[in-house]
Amino acid sequence: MSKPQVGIIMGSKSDLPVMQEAIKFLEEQEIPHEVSIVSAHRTPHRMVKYAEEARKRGIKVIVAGAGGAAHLPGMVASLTSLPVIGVPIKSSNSIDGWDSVLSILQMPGGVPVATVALDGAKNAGILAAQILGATDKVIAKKLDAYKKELKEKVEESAEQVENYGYRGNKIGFGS
Ligand code: RP5
Repeated sequence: MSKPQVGIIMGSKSDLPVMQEAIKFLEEQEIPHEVSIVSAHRTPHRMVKYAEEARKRGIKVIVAGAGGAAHLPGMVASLTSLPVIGVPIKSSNSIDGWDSVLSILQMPGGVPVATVALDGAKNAGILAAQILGATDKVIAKKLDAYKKELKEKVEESAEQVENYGYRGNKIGFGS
């Protein structure tokens, strides 16, 4: 794979099962990416180094996942002008997920973090690809194909439900 364009980081190895969805999407789309563990609270200096050096290494978007008092995405966003996508994670130290969501979502003016849904790492991967796709035609083409596939799956389901329903009755439009 060529030089990574997306940097995926998370506060702990325990976040990996959730963050795997972002990694998987980028792998499927053949978008070069790197993955690491960077903790805002346990390795603050590593976090500063990562955020400050990311652009120099060719990273164009950062996806950062964390749970509980989830300061990693916001702090990384405070240290770089690269776009940062935050993934709130319902971790073992999270009360109910809201702590992670609000820690990442409620950023002060001037320091945005594009926050996806709780455990929404797949959308973070897709959004990272879409940011790259704004200027990269090859990636844009792959994303168009992906979205077309989504549309076709819904149309297929609609057709099945309209024609057969779940009790075998015709229940759709015009029935
Ligand atoms: C956060 O604390 C991490 O991002 C993780 O979601 C959570 C729990 O970490 P571990 O105690 O499992 O390492 O900083």
